[in-house]
Amino acid sequence: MLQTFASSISSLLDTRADGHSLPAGLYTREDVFEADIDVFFRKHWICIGLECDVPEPGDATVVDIGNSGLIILRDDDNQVRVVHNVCRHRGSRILNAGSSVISKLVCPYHQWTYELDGELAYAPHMGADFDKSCKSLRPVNFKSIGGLIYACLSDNPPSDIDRLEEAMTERLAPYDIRNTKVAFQADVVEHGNWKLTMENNRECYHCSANHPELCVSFVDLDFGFDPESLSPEDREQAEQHEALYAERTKSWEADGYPSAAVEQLVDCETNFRTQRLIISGAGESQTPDATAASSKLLGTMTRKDLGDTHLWGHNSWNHFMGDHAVVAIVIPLSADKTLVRTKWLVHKDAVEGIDYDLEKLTNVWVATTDQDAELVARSHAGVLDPAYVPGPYSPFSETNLDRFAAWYIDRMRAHGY
Ligand code: 3BY
Ligand code: FES
Ligand code: FE
Repeated sequence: MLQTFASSISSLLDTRADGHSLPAGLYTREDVFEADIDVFFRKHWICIGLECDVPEPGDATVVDIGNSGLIILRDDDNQVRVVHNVCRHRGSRILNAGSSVISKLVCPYHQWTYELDGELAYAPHMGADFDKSCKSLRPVNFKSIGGLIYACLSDNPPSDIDRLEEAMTERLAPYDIRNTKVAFQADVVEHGNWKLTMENNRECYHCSANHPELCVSFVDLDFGFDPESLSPEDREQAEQHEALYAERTKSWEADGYPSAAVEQLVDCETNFRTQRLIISGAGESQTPDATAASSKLLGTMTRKDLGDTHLWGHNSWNHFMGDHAVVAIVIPLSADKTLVRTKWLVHKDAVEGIDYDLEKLTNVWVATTDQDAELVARSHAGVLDPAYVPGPYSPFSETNLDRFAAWYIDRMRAHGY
């Protein structure tokens, strides 16, 4: 039963104070969850998977977003397609959850049978005059950006995904993500609202106390600091950090690898940020000792010292390194449950045990993802407590949370809330 609330979503949005976390109801209410699915997971572009999820013709995988069931598949002409998992007869789901290998899409209910391009091939008992041509599976609007599949369930998709496409097509080219394979996938259900999951990923304020494995290789970005408010030691460290970023960015760019930040975080429809990040220690990869986990580098990469090309969207975060990539996709399941689907990608010809060691490849992000799930659950439990009042974001380490919250409110308003 849908809960009823004394205040409207619109008046709840009004109560959000700049620089502060969101009012509790925006994280916890059922009606807000339904609105979030509609606004952020149907009317905006979302990352749903990868071309390499379906490497061969006949490979198919199901992704559920709210009530929408989507099938990512590869047809007989090697084209990736995304169609709704809804039979054109009486609407039954066609494929079960998970991945399958198929020669045709056969609805289990009355055996309507579709070709892999979605065309209806066979519909028994419908009579000689039945026109099958207008009963193809309904296609989903999608774009493959360097092998990452973005879908939009609206008939009017935001056009400013162009900037993401422009930036990432060039940045991802050397990694050739289309020709990778999923070496490992972990589905973790976080016991928290999807916005707490996203907030948690947009800051590394929590990293030193919570992510010992990640901290070996991860150098936090300083998105801006106020030198006046820092102690002389902290100021010196922050300045050194900025200088290091400036120097590496310049040298990578001089070698032809775009590295400077490109972002669309406020006053936009499509929310993203990309930057080539420094990897610390051995400097090669996000592994326990920061050396590469796979000896077969991705795509045309010949160097291991090109850092970590990161990309965030409002439902994903990604790290592309010389030897492997980590792609995380966030799918809300309910107001208090969020699926974080993480995939570790290696070169498609890399062989486990010869070219890479699976434990070394996955160690850092398996640990980090579990630690983050614990933090998000703690956060959600605290936000549910009547004692919760929105708290202040750090003006140094949490500026991107404030921008995310502002974007969230702005997009809700744009959709009539
Ligand atoms: O995935 C990221 O982008 C990192 C990891 C930890 C926090 N976040 C900034
Ligand atoms: Fe699919 Fe009848 S609902 S064949
Ligand atoms: Fe974290």
